[in-house]
Amino acid sequence: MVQKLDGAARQAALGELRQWREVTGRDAIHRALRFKDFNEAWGFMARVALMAERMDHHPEWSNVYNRVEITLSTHDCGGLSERDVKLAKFIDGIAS
Ligand code: H2B
Repeated sequence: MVQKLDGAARQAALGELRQWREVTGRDAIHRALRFKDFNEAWGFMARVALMAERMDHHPEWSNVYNRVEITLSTHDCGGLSERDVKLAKFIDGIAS
C-alpha cells in the first residue's frame, strides 16, 4: 500500500515543486499549463498519458484548446504520495 506523505517529507516534496499549488479542501496539488496551440497541448498530454500508464498512476486533468489543468493526488491513500511527486517532476521536465 502506498504511503501518504506527511510532515517533513510532505513539506520537502512541496518545496521541490515550485510550479504546483496545494488544492484547497483536499490533499492534492494543481498546476495550470498553457501551450502555443491545441497541437502542442495534446502532444504534451500524450506524453504524460504514456508515463501515467507506465506508472499506473493517473492525473485528474482537463484541456481547453491550448490550456491543460492538472490535479495530482493518490486515490489509493487519499492524499499526496511519492507517486504524485514523481509524476509532477516528469510533467515539469517535459513542460519546460
Ligand atoms: N492514479 C492515481 N492518481 N491514484 C491512484 O491511487 C491510482 C491511480 N491507482 N491509477 C491505480 C490507478 C489503481 O486504481 C490501479 C488498480 O492500479
